[in-house]
Amino acid sequence: MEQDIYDSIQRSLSQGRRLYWVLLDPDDFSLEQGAEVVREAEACGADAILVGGSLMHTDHLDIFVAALKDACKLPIILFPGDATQITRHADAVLFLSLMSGRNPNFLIGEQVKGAPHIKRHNIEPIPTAYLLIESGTVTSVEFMSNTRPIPREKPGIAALHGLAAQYMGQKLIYLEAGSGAKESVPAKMIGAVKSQVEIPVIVGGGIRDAQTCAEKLAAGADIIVTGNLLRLDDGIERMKAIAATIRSFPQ
Ligand code: 1GP
Repeated sequence: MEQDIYDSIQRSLSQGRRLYWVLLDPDDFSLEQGAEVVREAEACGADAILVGGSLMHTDHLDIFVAALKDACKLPIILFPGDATQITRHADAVLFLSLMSGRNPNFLIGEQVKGAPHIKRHNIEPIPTAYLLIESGTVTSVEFMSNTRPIPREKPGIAALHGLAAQYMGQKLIYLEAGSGAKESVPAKMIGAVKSQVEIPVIVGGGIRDAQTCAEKLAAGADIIVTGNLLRLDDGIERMKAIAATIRSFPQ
C-alpha cells in the first residue's frame, strides 16, 4: 500500500516545517470557484487541499475534485463525512475514525463501506483519529454524527484519546472544533495531546485569522486546516495571511 503523501507530511514536519491544508466543501463552490481558490491556495504556499463535509448534498463531487486536480499541483485529500464521499480523482483520503465519540457507525461502519472504493481506485488511505472538541455551539459534525464532543476544559481527556489512538495504529490525530466553530481548539488541549503522542496533530475549526493560527502553532499544532473563512468577503486575504504565518513559523 502506497503512503507517498503520508511520507511527504512526515518529511516536511521532520524538517521543521508546519503545514497548511485548505478545506473546500463542494456544496459551497462551483467548479470555477473551486479551481480559483486552489490556484490561490497553491500560490500562497498551502500544502494540500482537503475536500469534504459533514453533510454533502451536491452531486458534483467527482467532477469537482477532477477540476481541482486540473487547476493545481497540490495533493487533493478527501475528508469524508461518510462513505459516499469517495472519488477516484483524489490522491489520498483521511481514513477517519471518530474516536471521541461512541457511535459505532463512525468508528467502523462507514469505514467498512468506504474501504472497497478506496482500494479499487488506489487512493492512499491515511488512518486518522478524529477527535471532536466542544466549541461553544452544536456544530454540523456533532449533530450529524450523533456524538458528544470532548469538553474543552478537559485537555487530559483529549490527551488520553490521542494516546489510545496512537496505540491503535492511527497515523494522524485531528483535533476538530467543527467547521465555523465559535471557539477553536484551546492551546492547552493541543499542548496536552502533543505531550502524549509522537504522531502529527492536525488542528481545525474556527481558525479565521493569522493570530489564532499562530497560537495553535505555538501550542504545537503540526498542520492547520481552514475552510469556512473562504465564505468571508476577504477570505482569500485571510488565507494568504494564515499561509504566511505558517510558512514563517517559527519566527
Ligand atoms: C472543519 O476543521 C475544519 O472540519 C475547518 O474548520 O471551516 O471553521 O475553518 P473551519
